[in-house]
Amino acid sequence: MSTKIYKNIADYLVAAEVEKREVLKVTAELKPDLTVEEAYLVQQELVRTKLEEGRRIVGPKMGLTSKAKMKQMGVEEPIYGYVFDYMLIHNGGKVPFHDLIHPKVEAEIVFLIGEDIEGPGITGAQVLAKTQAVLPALEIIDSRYENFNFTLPDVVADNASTSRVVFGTTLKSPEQFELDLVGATLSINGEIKDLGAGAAVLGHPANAIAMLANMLAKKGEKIRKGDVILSGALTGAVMLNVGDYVSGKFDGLGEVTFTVIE
Ligand code: 0L1
Ligand code: MG
Repeated sequence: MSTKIYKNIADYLVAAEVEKREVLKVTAELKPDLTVEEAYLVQQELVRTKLEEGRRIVGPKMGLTSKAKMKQMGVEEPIYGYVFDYMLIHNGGKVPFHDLIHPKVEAEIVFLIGEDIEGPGITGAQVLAKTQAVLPALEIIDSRYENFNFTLPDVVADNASTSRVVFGTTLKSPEQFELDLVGATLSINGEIKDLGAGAAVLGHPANAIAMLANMLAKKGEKIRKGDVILSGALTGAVMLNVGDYVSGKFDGLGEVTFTVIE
């Protein structure tokens, strides 16, 4: 398949994001036999398009890191995508619903990387040794596909549903924590909608970052000093509505909040 076809699929997904409308999954219409490997080539085209538009990468992110989500998708391996600068909302800020399609929110632990991490063979312990700080975050995912209906290659091509991120403001050394034991609650309008612990992320969130380094190594890439990386959800993803006040409280790491406005 030529690069032109990957680019066409990437354009289809970028247009859906920019025009804030749902589209049929790629495997339903454009390319029913899209493989995961090809989907990463589509994602690469999507990333290239955004970089050409002047967007900046904040860092890669891991998705589908919980056993529950992997089982739901029938997959053995998590996926990755990229967070861009235009996706950032400040802690306590406002998220305009009209900018999005059908957003959901999930609570995650973020790694600020202090030294390059190059796979293969990276372990969670090696990741922790090269992590400058950890912080809490709320990730807003917003699949561009109708009713979040997609296969694994579809969601990889769609940049792992990445849409917005609210980072916490307090940075902590990873040595201060057993990150697998860190608990988090996700509340909307004062009601706890879901909760979880770091162990939900591949046993320990650092394992997700190690897996990312090993996946990137397959295409000759590495995690870079300064990358700010979402390691995957501690909680399920909860649907958002206009007027929602969303709060993620992380044991020892602090609170992250935002409000959904029209
Ligand atoms: O960050 C994530 O885990 C998103 C993965 C994509 C799956 C979804 O959109 O539900
Ligand atoms: Mg996520």
